[in-house]
Amino acid sequence: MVGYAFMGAAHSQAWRTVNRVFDLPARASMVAVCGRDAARVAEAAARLGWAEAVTDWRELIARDDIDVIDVCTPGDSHAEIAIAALEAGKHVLCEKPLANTVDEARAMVAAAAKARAAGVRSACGFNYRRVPAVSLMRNMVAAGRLGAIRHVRAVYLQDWIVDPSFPLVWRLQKEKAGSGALGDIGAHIIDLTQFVTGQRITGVSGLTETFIKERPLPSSSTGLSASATSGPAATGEVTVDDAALFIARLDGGAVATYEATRFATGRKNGLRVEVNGEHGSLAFDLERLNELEFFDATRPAAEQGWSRILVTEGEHPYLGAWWPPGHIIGYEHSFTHEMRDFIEAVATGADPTPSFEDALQVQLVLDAVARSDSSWISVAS
Ligand code: SOE
Repeated sequence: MVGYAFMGAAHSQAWRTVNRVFDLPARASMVAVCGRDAARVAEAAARLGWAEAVTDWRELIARDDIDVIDVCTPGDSHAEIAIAALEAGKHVLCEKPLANTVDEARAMVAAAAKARAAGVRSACGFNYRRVPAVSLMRNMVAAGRLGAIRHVRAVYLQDWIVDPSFPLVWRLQKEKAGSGALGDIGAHIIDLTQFVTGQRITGVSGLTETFIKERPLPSSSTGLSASATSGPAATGEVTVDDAALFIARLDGGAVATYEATRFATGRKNGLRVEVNGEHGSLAFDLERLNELEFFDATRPAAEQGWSRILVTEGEHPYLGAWWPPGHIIGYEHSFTHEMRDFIEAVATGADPTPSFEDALQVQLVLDAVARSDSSWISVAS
């Protein structure tokens, strides 16, 4: 695994747990974790359960006792690491979004296609697909329970940078993160809505906004050019979006609205998706991730109403391996399910999902929103 921050910790939990919960044809061994700071990555190895700590990822792809490279770094290194790993014959799991640009994503897809011909597998870490309620939502739409889909409505609301004194961390620097809320959390709702509906976004119109344009440099700030700093309290320019709003058309005829923001004060990790069809609707809320709301318009009118499906039955996706009905699961289980499916695919010679090609589609949507020159009609006061 390369990188050991939030996603590194979430992935480590999944690698530690997956073979102890699911009966799989192969076992994950946590051989080494890589990070630039030797002392800190050694501490992370001990804390997260990795046998070794290294400071050069190239060392990992040169080793023949390592089969998989798990990329958990900021987006500016995804392409370099993933492509080198694939060319070295390592299977690759790469965190979302796939890359910082469409060009990088296309190069990764080309490397993945070439590696696939040699039996080397790859996938992108859109973990929310693996929340059982989301998989159930997809299964119900695919089974036609809603009929033709008319509306898709998705928001992903956070508020961790509302305070102007929050420092200019890497997620707020375009050269490291590629974009702001759009690529970080907007990518999730783009992938999730395409996964749930089975439809692809064919066009968008949108806007982005950066509310706070200057922020204090992080105390240990490195890599920011001198020009980025100014004044007594060294500050730097925020070069990414704080919020992205866009509308879209999907290839199955649905119309969609998307909101991805880090300024929804009070919302901590507020991902919510609603799908409206001719025969009913489904709604998922990450803050109630064991539940799926269902409105069945085929019931007798007098009996119609929103029902709350508790997604903890043995026949629900993934749940059979966990606890008896009603004993709910959490955010981290989505990563364990992601590793379950990845291991099973690699071990059986199948392609894990979502593929780099699926992730490129998300990257194309991100790029389209960022370039969107939404035909803005000003309203005269
Ligand atoms: C920060 O916005 C973040 O950690 C995202 O990067 C993750 O993908 C999301 O699942 C939680 O929030």
